[in-house]
Amino acid sequence: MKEKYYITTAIAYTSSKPHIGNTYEAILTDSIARYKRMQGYDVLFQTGTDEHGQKIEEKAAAAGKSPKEFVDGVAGQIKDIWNLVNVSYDKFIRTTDDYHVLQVQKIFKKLYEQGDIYKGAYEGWYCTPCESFWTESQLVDGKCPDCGRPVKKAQEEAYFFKMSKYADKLMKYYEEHPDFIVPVSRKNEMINNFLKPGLQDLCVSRSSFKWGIPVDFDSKHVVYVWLDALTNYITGLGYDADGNHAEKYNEYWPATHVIGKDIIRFHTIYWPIFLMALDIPLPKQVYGHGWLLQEGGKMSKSKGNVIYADDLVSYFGVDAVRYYVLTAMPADNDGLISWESVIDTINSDLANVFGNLVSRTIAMSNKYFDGIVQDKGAVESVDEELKGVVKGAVAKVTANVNAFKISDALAEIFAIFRRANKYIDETTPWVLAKDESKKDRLATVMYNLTESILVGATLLSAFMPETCAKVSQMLGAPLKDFDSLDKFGTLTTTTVTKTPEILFARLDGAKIMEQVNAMIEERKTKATESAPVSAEVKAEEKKEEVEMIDINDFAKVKLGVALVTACEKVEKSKKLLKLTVKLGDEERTVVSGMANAYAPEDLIGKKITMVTNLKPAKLCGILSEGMILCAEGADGTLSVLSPEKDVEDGSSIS
Ligand code: ME8
Repeated sequence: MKEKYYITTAIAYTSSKPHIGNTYEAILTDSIARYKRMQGYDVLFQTGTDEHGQKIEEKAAAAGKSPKEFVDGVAGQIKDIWNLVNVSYDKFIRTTDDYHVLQVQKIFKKLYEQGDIYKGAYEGWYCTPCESFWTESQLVDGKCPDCGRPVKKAQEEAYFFKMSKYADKLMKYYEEHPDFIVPVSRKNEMINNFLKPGLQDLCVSRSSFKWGIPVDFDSKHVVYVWLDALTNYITGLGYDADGNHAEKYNEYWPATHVIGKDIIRFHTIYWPIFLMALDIPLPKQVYGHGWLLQEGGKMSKSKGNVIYADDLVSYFGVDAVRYYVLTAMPADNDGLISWESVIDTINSDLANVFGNLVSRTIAMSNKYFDGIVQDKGAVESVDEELKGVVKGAVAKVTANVNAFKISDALAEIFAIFRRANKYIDETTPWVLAKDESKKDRLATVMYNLTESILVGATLLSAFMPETCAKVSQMLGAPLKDFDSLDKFGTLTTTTVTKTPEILFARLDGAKIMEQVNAMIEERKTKATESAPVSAEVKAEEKKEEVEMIDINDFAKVKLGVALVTACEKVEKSKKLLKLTVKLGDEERTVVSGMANAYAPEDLIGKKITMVTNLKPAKLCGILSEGMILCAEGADGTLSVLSPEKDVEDGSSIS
């Protein structure tokens, strides 16, 4: 019997049309699902939509629609885009589906009855875009620690889940399953930032808005959207809280989850803990991919520059877009995307390397052998390297797919095509064709090229299915069985098409960019007309362009209060002052560029603030052991920052 493999994407919020980042995840997961099917696994691939929560309720109201009408529309758009880019899901779940709603209610009740969920009161801060509650101490500068946006004060009677009860068990699970979280750096983040400091109980119900799954025994409350959303992975298979599971659930659970880096905490802490409480096996693996970021600043609707998959597809076709996003994302990092780089990638990899190889090979087979490809056994030593690259590819591609390193997997496949192009240059078929005695050798060369393309196209078919089906058709031979991919020469004979199609035409970048820029301009105008950009939105966008750091990044900077005990101008410098400062028992020298703003005597005796853990650096030959904090006014005026009340020097700042 075939081994089961259950793989899922995150379920996308139905708050707006999905951009290329969300679509990337669907394409990524689809490629893995297709690869596993090709390997012979019995795959179940689930994706879907996350349709409840305050944010969606607000969006629907703004659009003058009922929440259900609104989510029906967006869920339809999401499904259309997934279908457009050939996402081969077996199951599309919506959290408004009745079976899901029913099970979430049952699960909530079960957890309540067994004492994992209890009723309490919540006072804190709520970030609507993230649907997250925060305590005062978790806020950063009074803002949401995840996204940096403003939070609202919130107080409500609520149900809580006893997270801490399961923390040790989860830690043990991490230890016993070192591959549970990929990449492993994320695991350390979870341990150090959340598990070690101690898990707080999680608020799992809301009563301040209505658009959610009602708690059936206390209808004032709706179930917290993350508890609702995460359970999709089991309800979609037919999990039943009373134990009458559908066969699918028994067969396919546990899953491999593919999600973005921003929601790793939900999937590797909360979700496993909910599962432990339900006494269900934990997921096999959680892979947190990076984000696709737009070169030159954040995508925003009002700038008209949000990149959508359907726009890309209308210019470049489905498979070019799939290839592009998959190669744009490095394995353990974020990927940068732009219209210009899509064009470059298509021209360099798809037109020049892959398309060119296929079209040259087919054209030569037609020209020299009337389309018939057959190995005449005229082997030469130059063939060995090509065969080695082709035979070795499957192991490398599979290892990369298993490690979720998809751009590396694609590079291994393209190594076949690059090597084959080089083989054409080495063997110069057009020279062989001039010599009748080299006819067999020429036939073998054409065979080797055709066989190499077939192996490469088979491996590539998980990532670019339509193109590879076309290649197979043009070569007149089916794609290979997975088990034969590490062999060379399983093709017997074939006849290639007389009328090959150009797979990827070279693109005129300047011409396309003209059209794209016109489209962006038009959208920008439309967005401004339909919703004039408010000062608030502008401020929000501006802020979003600034790189956000989390509390741990900030915690690396040590700040302290210091007393200036001496100060003098630095000779040979117009700008620099040399200060001697006292930090409690410690004395330090700091060089600071404030000579235009302060005379030395103005600073002596002042309490100032400084970075105390900056690596010492020499300025004008003087070792500076810290940095003094100054505000800079719009006209460039500098003003040192001093504590508002008198505190002792050496005090820390946080
Ligand atoms: O988070 N690049 O939904 P979502 C790559 N409903 N991936 C990106 C991305 C980008 N620029 N932007 C978003 C949610 N994503 C929840 C999930 S699961 C039980 C609930 C990814 O629509 C993001 O990381 O905001 C997430 O994995 C997915 O797209 C859906 O994001």
